[in-house]
Amino acid sequence: MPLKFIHAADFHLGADLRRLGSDELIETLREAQFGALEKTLAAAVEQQVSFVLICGDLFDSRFPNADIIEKTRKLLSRFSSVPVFILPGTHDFLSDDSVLAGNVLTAGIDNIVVLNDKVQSPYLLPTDDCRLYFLANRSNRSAFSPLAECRIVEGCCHNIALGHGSLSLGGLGVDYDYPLDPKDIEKSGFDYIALGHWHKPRLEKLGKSTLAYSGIPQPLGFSDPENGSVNIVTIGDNGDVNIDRVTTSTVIFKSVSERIYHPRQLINLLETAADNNCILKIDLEYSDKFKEYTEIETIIDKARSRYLLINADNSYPNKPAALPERDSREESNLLIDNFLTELDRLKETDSPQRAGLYEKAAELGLKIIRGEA
Ligand SMILES: [Mn+2]
Repeated sequence: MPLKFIHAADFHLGADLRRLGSDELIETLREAQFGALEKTLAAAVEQQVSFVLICGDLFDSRFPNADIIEKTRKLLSRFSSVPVFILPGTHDFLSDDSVLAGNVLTAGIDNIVVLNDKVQSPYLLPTDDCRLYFLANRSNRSAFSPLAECRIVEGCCHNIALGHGSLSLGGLGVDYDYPLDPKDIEKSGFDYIALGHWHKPRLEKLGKSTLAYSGIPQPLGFSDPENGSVNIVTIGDNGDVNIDRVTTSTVIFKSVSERIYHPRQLINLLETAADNNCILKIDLEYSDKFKEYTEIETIIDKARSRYLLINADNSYPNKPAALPERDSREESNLLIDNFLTELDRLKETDSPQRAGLYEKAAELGLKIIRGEA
């Protein structure tokens, strides 16, 4: 019997979105995150899939606010005909006090199974002739593969593994990021390996196994893909895997960089990309002969109503930006990214009472990096 299911991951519900600025925008993106989960569950009903896999980081923290938990519960119980399996990730990893440990999320909702200590791997789904293999992450970093302990048990038609970590392709610095060795995957014999953690979708055929990242369902920044999606996976009786990608996002993050010779170029660019659901980042360089800087601000301001947000704070300097300056700006953005990621990691492992400390550190650190302190 062929098997059809949805593979999703990395909803990051409850993520701290304050870096975006206005409360209205934060609310829009927060709604879009829940909207992506709703679209995923609605697609499950419409496509008549057997179940939905959420492969880690459903929540942005293992201690989400009560209202985030309640909203998630409401949504999951509204789609009570859809069995949902939730794997702890790196943001919402399993600890004795985490949201995925107790029954805070699942109480009274029969269709959700959290793949925590109370559930044995492999999990047998007799009516689907299928076994799910998993090992819940117990910290936000680890040098071990989440699939290291999973061995196929004979007797089922479909063997599916779930994990939250990084495919170890060499040179990517993922040594402590729950690395999955492609050589192990080749030998594993799983039909499908459903992964979370990477926000960009990816598909690999390793031996007889298909490995996939479904990607982030609602992008949260410019380093994410423009659109978010989940995978509808069909596995035939001969083991053939077919994947349909379903778009689940509403807010688009788009970055454009262009060298400007004439104001008209910018007008065209802004018209082409115009979309009320788009958060646009424009990174402009100017040709040496470009003199109409004062027009730039007016052009951007005129276009604002046609976008959710235009982020162009640094894009019209008083003099043409030379190439080396651009490089150093990219370097400092990378530094800021790494710094904030590292702080996030520390904050996740610390007690929630100390969260304010990390916010202060982030504020001060950013000032120092930007040379404002
Ligand atoms: Mn993750």
